[in-house]
Amino acid sequence: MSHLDQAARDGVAQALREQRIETPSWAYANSGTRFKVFPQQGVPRDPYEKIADAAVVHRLTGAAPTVALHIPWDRVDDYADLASYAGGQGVVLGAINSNVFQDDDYKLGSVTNPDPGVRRKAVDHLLECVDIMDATGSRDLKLWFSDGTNYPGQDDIRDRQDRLAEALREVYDRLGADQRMLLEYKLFEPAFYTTDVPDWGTAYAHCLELGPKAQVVIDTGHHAPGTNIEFIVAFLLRQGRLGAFDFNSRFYADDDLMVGAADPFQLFRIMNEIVQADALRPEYGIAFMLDQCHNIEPKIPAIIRSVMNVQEATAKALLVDREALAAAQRSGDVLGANAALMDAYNTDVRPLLAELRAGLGLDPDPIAAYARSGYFEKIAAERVGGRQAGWGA
Ligand code: AOS
Ligand code: ZN
Ligand code: ZN
Repeated sequence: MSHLDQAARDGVAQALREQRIETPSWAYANSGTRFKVFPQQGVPRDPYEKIADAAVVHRLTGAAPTVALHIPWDRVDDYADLASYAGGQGVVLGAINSNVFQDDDYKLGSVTNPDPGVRRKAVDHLLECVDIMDATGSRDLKLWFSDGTNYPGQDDIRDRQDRLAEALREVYDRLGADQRMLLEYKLFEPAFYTTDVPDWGTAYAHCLELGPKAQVVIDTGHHAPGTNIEFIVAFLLRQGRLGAFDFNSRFYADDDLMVGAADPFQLFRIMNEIVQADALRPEYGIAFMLDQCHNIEPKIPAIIRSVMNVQEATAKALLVDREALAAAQRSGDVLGANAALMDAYNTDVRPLLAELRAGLGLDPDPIAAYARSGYFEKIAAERVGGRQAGWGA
């Protein structure tokens, strides 16, 4: 931080204090891969217990005040009651994640299925999710479609795009004034030949057609190896269409590992684009969410670690000397510009974050504080028969 004056340091600290990271309800439950979900002790038995765990993460980090729900995995009779329980725990319900990928009816797709009856069922589920948003006060409906085909000729690619557009339109028109639709893309899986929303360009084109309440979600695990994700971030920011992140890490295909675990430098480059565009502030509207599964590692500490990884990448991005960077870019100083980024990336920001936490009355080491809290021993004793999230997510 040596190159920054006191006002700049205060700005960095303030930005970090305001940073918000949303954790996913399904990451607290037993979840993993399609090959095996290894059950763990003390996992939540219902949505209320998932929220209780999310609240623990927030209490220890001070940075995770919202929790995303997944329908039907988090279906309850009274969503207003769930929202008020969350409030009592000190957290707020965040994005509603729809699920049109688990019923037998969706073998050939959901909203792009050739059968109009199946399409109706899928759209009705999405509309139900908007009803739930009304009850929970959630702003965002997150849509991910597993739709696609496995074999050339299996279905008409363009017709499937038409069906997708029609379904999205119906749901978009149902959104309230302050609600948004977040459209997520994924390169492949479970479809292996064509995927109906395979990339940011397809998601962006549909969002443009729909209107300003439709925004793209970047799930960091959903790209081909070597994809320059920060370019996608910069492009969508410029167009005002970056609605959210699903943060996680991948080594090969989408595998929902802890964000920042595989490539912390990539996470820094992504956060650098966010900071450069001044898009970190909650008022800017980007939802910074985690979309992860913790199959072999303990879940709550893994989620705390993930929140800290995002904070560390963000702190480094905030430390970039923007004036030096801009000057180097203007003068064509290639090495100087690169050095401005690398100097920030190579800074150890852990002491800064520890100090920041202490200033907020938090333990500087949230993972150690969790271990000491006795919470795990308590839930392991109390919660017998914790549930599986429903799918590998
Ligand atoms: C699927 O691969 C996606 O990443 C989605 O975000 C999915 O909706 C989420 O994992 C919860 O099901
Ligand atoms: Zn995702
Ligand atoms: Zn995914």
